[in-house]
Amino acid sequence: MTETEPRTAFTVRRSDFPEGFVFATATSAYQIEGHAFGGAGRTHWDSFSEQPGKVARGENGAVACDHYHRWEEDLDLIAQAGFDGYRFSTSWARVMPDGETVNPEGLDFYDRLVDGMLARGLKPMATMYHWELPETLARRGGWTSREIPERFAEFTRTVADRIGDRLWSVAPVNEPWCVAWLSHYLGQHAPGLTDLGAAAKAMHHVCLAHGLSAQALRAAGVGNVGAVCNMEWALPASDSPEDAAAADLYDAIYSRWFASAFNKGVYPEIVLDGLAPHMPANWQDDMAAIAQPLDWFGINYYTCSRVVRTGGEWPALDTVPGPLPKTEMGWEIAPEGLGVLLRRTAQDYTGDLPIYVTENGLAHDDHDLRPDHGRIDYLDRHLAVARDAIADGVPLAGYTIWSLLDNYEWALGYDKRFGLVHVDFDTQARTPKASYHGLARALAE
Ligand code: IFM
Repeated sequence: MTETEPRTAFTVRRSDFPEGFVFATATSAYQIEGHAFGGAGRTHWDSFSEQPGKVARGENGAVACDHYHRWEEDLDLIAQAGFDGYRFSTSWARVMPDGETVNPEGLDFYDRLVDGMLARGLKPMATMYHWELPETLARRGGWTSREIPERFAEFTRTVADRIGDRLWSVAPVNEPWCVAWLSHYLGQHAPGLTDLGAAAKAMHHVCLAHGLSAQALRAAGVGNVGAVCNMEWALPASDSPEDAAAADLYDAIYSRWFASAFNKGVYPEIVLDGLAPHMPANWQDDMAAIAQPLDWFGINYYTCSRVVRTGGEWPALDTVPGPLPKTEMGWEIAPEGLGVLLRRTAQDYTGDLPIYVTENGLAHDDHDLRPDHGRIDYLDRHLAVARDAIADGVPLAGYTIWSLLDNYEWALGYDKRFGLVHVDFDTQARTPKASYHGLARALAE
C-alpha cells in the first residue's frame, strides 16, 4: 500500500500502544439522549433551533438517538467493540431543568448509566457540560454573565455528590472555544451572537467555570480531574507575513487561550491585545482560580485551517478552503496536525501530565450503509500519528473516537454522520459500520 492509498482495514492495533493505553469512544448528552424525555428542561439549543435559518431543517435534540431509553443497547455496543472507556456528558438541563432545582429523574438516569458502564467493564469518563445551557440561565445572559460559572460549579457538585464515587475521569467543560468564540463571536452555535464584547466575556467566564468546577469536584472527593480543549492546526494560507501573523493569532484564540489559562494561569498577550477592552471587570483576580492543578489534559482534534489576513476590525482574519481531501464537514484531513499539537501541548503547557486525545473522527457519507472505508482510513492515519508521538516522548495515555453513534451535529442537524454505528432516525435501529468491526479487530489484536 502506498502512503496515499486509502486504507480499508486498520494497520494500527492495540499492541502498538503502551500497556494500559485507554481506547474509548464518545458522545454527548444533547446529541443522543432525547431531551423530551425524563423531565429535562429547555436548553438554549431548543430555542436556537427554533430561530429560522440557525439549524439545518430546524432540527433539535428532542428525540435524537433515544439513548435515554436505549442506553443499555448502546453500552453493549461499546463493550462489544472492545473499548476500555466511554466518554459521555451530563446535561445540566436534565439534572436541573431551570439551572438550579434538581430533577431527581435526571440524576437517576446518570446513576443507572454509570452503573451500566461499570457492569460492562467500561471506565466512565464524564464531561459535565457539553453545551446544553438551561434556557432560564441563557435568558439571564448565559456565558456573558458571571453568574454562570458559579451556578455551574453548583451543578457539577450536585452531579459529583451522586455519581462522583464511580467516575474514572471528569472534565468540567467540553471545548471551551466552541462555548465562547464559536457561539458568541462567530455566531454558529447557540446563542448565535456575533459580538466581540460578548465573546470576550464568554472566553473568560468559561475558563472561570472550568476552574470553579474543578475546585468543587475535588471538594466533593472526585479525583482524576482534567480539561478537554479543541485544537486546530492553524496554517497561513500563503507565504505572506500578513497571513503568517493572522495564523498565529487564530492559533492563539483557538488553541492557546485555554491551554495557557488552565495550565499556566495566563492568557496569551496577542489575544488580550484585542479582548482586553471587553473583558469583565477585575478578570485578573480570577486567574489563580482558573489554573487549578489538573490530572490530565485532553485534546479534541479534527482538522487544519488555512488562515488569511482580512481588512476590518480585530481580529481581522478569516479561513479559506485548502487543498487536502475533505470530510463531509468540508474539513481537510490533516493527521500530521495532531502530532504537531500533541508535541507542542506537552512541551509548552502540560509537561509530564498525561494527555488524552479526547475526540477524533469524521463525518462520512454513510447514508446507505456502504462500508465506511473513509472512516477507517482517517482513524488509522490519526492513530498512527498518535503512536508516533508516544515514541517521541509525548505522554499520550489514551485515544477517544468521536462518535459511537450518528447523532445531532448541532447547527448541521442529523445529516452529518460521525458514528461508528449507523442510526436510522426513523426506527432508531443501530447498525455497526465497517469501521466499528475493523476497530473491534484492531483492539482485540
Ligand atoms: O459533534 C461535535 C461534538 O459535539 C464536539 N466536538 C466536535 C464534534 C464534531 O463536530
